[in-house]
Amino acid sequence: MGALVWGLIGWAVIRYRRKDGDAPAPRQTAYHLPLELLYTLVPFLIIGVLFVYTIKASDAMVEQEQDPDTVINVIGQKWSWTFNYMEEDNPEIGTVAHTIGTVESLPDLYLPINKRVRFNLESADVIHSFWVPNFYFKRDVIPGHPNSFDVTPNKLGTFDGKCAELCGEKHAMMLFKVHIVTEEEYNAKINELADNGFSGEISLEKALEAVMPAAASEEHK
Ligand SMILES: [Cu+2]
Repeated sequence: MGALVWGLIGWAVIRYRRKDGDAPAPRQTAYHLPLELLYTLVPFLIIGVLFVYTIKASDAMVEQEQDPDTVINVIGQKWSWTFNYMEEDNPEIGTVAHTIGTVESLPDLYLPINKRVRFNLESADVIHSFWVPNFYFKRDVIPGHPNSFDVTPNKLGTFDGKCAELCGEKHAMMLFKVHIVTEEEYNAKINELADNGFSGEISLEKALEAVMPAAASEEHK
């Protein structure tokens, strides 16, 4: 597009440059009604078609299942993530387990492959943004305004996750790893967490205290 526009400009500049006496006048097409209608209608048509496809695609992306297979409550806190695996109704696990990340120890997130996962996002302090680039999707994590989205991971492997909202001094440290594993590995991992003392759900307050003990107790005074 750039080459075309610059090319046409260059052509017009050279073709119609002023020569003493006999500058060729370009053909005038002002008030050419059919041409002007075309200029107006064609872009409208293009945008209209793209609009319909965009709405369809974005509706499909934010669609949420009535009954997801796995629910993970995510907390963003300065400057890491807490993952609560809400598996109390899963007969293979039967409890809630959690991981609290810190700047010193980046958290890992485990997800079972081909299962519908619901992410509930909450912030303990400022606006963060939960982003796994391989999901082609990110969503803001806003204090006082819970957000959620569903995703069905369909590829085994380990992927990067990060915060996509400049949230403060150590924003760049809000990294985590997403491990997409088989259902058996997932159940084993969550059971292991629960057995090692990481059972129960971490609340917003607890997440804050865990990462910033001094600051959190200061705020509570
Ligand atoms: Cu952040």
